[in-house]
Amino acid sequence: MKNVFSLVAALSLGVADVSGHYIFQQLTVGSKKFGVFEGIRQNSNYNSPVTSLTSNDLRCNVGGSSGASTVTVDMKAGDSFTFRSDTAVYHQGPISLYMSKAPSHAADYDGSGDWFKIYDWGPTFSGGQASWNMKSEYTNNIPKCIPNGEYLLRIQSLAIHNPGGVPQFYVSCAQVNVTGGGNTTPNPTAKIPGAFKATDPGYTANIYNNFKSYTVPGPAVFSC
Ligand SMILES: *[C@@H]1O[C@H](CO)[C@@H](O)[C@H](O)[C@H]1NC(C)=O
Ligand SMILES: [Cu+2]
Repeated sequence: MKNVFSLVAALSLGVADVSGHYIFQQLTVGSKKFGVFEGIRQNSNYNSPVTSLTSNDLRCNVGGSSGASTVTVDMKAGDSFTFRSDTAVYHQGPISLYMSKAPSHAADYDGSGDWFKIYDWGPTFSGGQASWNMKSEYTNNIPKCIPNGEYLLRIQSLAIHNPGGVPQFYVSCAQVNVTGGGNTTPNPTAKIPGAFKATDPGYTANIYNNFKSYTVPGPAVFSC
């Protein structure tokens, strides 16, 4: 009987593993580590991806259209931040960071405005091999020159490990209140959905076949 129970337990773990992937759920600002989903909008799809290019869920994940359930975190322009995932990213593909300024409060903002990109982790090519930066923590800095105010700060893992299949977007949005910024209006910007098209080379790439160069989808990275 014991073995039967072990088998059932193993099978159910296996099933959970197949449907489970990863979710960016914890934020650190400078040396301050927040709780799980503290300052990050909690999604309602466990750690599954968004796969529709036309869905508003591409912005802040399923269940992430409102920020009423969490706090907005204070940050200074230039501050370092880290997004941490429950499970290390294990699907190949680029990781990108985006921001979008809320008309007033980040907690009330649905992400329908303009998004700019602040960073891309693309592949590196060496000796005919591509390698992707797959880990559980991604660290970057808020651009120093952006205007003060409340923003959505978004991380996106675009999983393109299954050429010919449907790419997967693993996204989370933090709510941040930026002070000490500047006067530069970031550009270029894009809307989400809209920023990613089924014909994007970075979206349709076959990473296993003659894969020698890569352009990360979305607008060009803004820097001050
Ligand atoms: C954002 O920071 C400003 C300046 O410190 C402050 O007045 C405002 O209340 C903050 N907003 C939130 C949501 O904390
Ligand atoms: Cu997966």
